[in-house]
Amino acid sequence: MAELTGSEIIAKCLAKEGVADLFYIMGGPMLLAEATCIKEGIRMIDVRHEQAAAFACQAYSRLKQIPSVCMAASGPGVTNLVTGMANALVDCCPVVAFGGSSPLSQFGRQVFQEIDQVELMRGCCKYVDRLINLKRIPQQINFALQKAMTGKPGPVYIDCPGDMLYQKIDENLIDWSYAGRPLVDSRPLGDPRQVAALVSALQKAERPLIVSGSGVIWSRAWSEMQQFVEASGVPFYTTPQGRGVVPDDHEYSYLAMRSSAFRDADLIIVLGTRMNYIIGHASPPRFGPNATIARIDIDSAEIATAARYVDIPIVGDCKAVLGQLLEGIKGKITPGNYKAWRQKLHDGEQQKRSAAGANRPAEDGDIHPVRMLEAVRDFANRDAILCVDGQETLNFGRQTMPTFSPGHRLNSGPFGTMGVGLPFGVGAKVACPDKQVIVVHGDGSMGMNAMEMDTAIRHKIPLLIVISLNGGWTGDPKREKPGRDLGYMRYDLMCEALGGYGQYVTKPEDITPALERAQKAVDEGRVALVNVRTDYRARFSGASFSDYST
Ligand SMILES: Cc1ncc(C[n+]2csc(CCOP(=O)(O)OP(=O)(O)O)c2C)c(N)n1
Ligand SMILES: [Mg+2]
Repeated sequence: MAELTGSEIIAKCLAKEGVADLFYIMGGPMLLAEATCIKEGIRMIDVRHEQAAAFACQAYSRLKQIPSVCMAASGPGVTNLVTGMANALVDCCPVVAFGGSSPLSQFGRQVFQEIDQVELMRGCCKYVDRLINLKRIPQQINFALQKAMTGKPGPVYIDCPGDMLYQKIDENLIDWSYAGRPLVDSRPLGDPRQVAALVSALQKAERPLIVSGSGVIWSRAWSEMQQFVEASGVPFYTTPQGRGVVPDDHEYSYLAMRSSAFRDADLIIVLGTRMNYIIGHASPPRFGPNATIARIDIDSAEIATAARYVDIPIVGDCKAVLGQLLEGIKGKITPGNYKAWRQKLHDGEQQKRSAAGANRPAEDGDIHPVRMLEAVRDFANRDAILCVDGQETLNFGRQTMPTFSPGHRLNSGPFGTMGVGLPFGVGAKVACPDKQVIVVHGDGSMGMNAMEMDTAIRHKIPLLIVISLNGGWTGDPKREKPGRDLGYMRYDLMCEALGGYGQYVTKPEDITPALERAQKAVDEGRVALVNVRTDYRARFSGASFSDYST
């Protein structure tokens, strides 16, 4: 009769669930679980801050459209996970975290690192659970993965008390039948009546628009979306992280006309995205008060509680519903229907692009961030994965750098979290080792998880990191913000000190050659950082997401 500890059961279950990579920081009481994961052949990537483990997971999940797993030690290890899990919750991302905790048998006695981790995580997760019976571990782990992934995805936390991890049980008493039970792959179709209502709304509409989000990525519905856009001629916009589902340079994409298109549309199809502040709640003043709202979403509660009344609610999977719509519009809608609308957007786009906009670089000192971002844009492979973080860097980046592949744009996201960029890069490169991964960071946000350069270097995760070194947090033309200045951090030297390749750039003409040298180092398997000194005065002006900004 072989006996297994709770720790060993966890590791065996994760292997049976097909978990290939795991991000963690070692520590009690998780050591045996972590050691057994290594034995089970899982690639264990030890990071430098638990927050970064959860962020790396998020990027990994977004690129592979599967749940991802991280682990943390008890107490401060778990509290360090909090921002990562909160970010995943607000971004609807299936990150599954295991946290060690003090022994069940000792709860309440003020033992080592005791804090109510389950309650702490409840507000940051879609679902939380705690191991209390070894026989049930395979079930609890499979349920965690299912919960993370089904419906609207989200993070799950599993609390692992020390005595559960080290207790033993006869392995024949464990119900292994749950372990590796396939994740439900369900594609609910939309109610045919509502699908028909949308088709007839499309027949009446003159200026329809699609606003899509990450739901299209989770549902892997990008080719159906492209087919629908092309068959119907409906222009599309995506959320910042939903970019690339249809390439940004598609002929029915009019990026520079976003605000006017939103305002003028008479039918708005909200596709796989929440009606939150990112899209102005699909409400006035950004959208017209008389527009018809159609919405396709996997989560009926999302539709029912939308910030604006939804005229045509379609509960269903994006891929499945787009398939229904493609059938539904046959013989009824062609791109000819909206020719005038697209022409208007096209003309406006041309006009905007030829006029010098508010964000054009006017350089009379340090490099303008836009010039740096344009250099990165022109240098990046078409299918590069871009991880962008910082405030000006993020805002200018949204306007400057396009994305052409689904899931290949990772930003600070709807939670607006600084510090995600570098860990996202680590997770993205682990998920897609053959892709070029470029991390574009503000200098302040870079500092938050800068030690993940060490993670990338130790684990041979070759990343290209580009910093907009504007000497502090955000642009500050009048030098009036409290705690803004950081000085000009030599992150390039830091990268070299850790074993990577660094470049420091102060002149615009040196940016591209530095990127080329850095990419060569990346091609040799190294981590490379290009630190570009940019203008502290450069401040993005454009549509803002909230009433106040940093
Ligand atoms: C974790 C976290 N802390 C603080 C903030 C507030 N904040 C928003 S933008 C920003 C500045 C970002 O500066 P930097 O990374 O240097 O990018 P830049 O705007 O200078 O390009 C800060 C501190 C935040 N969003 N997230
Ligand atoms: Mg900065």
